[in-house]
Amino acid sequence: MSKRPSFTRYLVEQQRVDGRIPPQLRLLLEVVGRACKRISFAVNKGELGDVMGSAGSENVQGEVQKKLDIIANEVLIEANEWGGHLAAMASEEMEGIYVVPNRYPQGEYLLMFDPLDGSSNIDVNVSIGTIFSVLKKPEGHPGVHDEDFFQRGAEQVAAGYCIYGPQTTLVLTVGDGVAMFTLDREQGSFVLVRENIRIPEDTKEFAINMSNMRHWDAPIKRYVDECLAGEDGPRGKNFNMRWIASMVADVHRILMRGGIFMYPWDQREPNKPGKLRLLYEANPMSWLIEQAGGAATNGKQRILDIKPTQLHERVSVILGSKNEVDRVTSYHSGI
Ligand code: P6P
Repeated sequence: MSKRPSFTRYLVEQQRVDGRIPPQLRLLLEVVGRACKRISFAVNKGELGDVMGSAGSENVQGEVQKKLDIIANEVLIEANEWGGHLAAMASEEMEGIYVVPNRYPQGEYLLMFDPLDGSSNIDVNVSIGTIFSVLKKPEGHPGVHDEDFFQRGAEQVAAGYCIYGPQTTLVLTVGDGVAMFTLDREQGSFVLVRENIRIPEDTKEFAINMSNMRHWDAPIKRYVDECLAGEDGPRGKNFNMRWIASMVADVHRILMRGGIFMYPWDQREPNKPGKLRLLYEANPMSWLIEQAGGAATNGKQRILDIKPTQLHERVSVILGSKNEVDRVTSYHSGI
């Protein structure tokens, strides 16, 4: 493989190598890559493109939709509906599933996405991103139903994100490690910059929204208090804290240098297991983290083992450097 193959060439060569990427999945991933490129160009226009600010509507989550949330969602739908590789899509921005119209050939894959994660950062020029997850449509029945999406994260066949920051970088796993591709705007394509990413098992950097401290459950409070106690405390070392309020940016940092990210259950909305969505945020990010040697749990079990029961189901998320995630998880079982 040439030193820095394009995303397309990388996928073709991976397809040839071990068949892990069947032709239809390769086509799907190429289309997702092109859609992310288009979203990147829209994001990068900022004020110049009349894409900033609120769209004056709310999504199914009750969150204010930004203009770019809607643009990104439309780009992903339009790019993927006609190619013949998909049966249906699900998005954070849409209440129900989007079944590929009969006028197009029906494919064997299901695509889920958060079209623009971290969109509260758009108007202040802080990194945001697109998160995507791919499942195979269960066989044996005609049509597509919500329940077809309710597969454990361990069943994903591809997962990744595209971060729109100082660089536009697409990060992907198909189950054989994690690879990163940066958009070369002169060439107009994503180019391989890193593969076989590994996360250090230990870290001195934690990411959590500290303003919610008074609402946390005891195990999270214990873990963060011990980090804050520093070298004089039970951990015997000082910690640093980061919180970008953009999961894609926080996860990207962890893939690049280690760390632990937590968005746990808290008592502000006790009936919700957490803020982040299982199908198109936690599952793809958890698979990427595990493929890079990290761990991801909800405090009690491996996130990828959770059986979904709702399209927009939420989950508590603790992911990153394995030894830190194991420690937080052990505190939840009273160790
Ligand atoms: P908070 C963005 O809205 C998001 O879904 C994630 O990207 C991010 O990690 C989290 O919410 C930030 O939440 O409560 O700190 O604004």
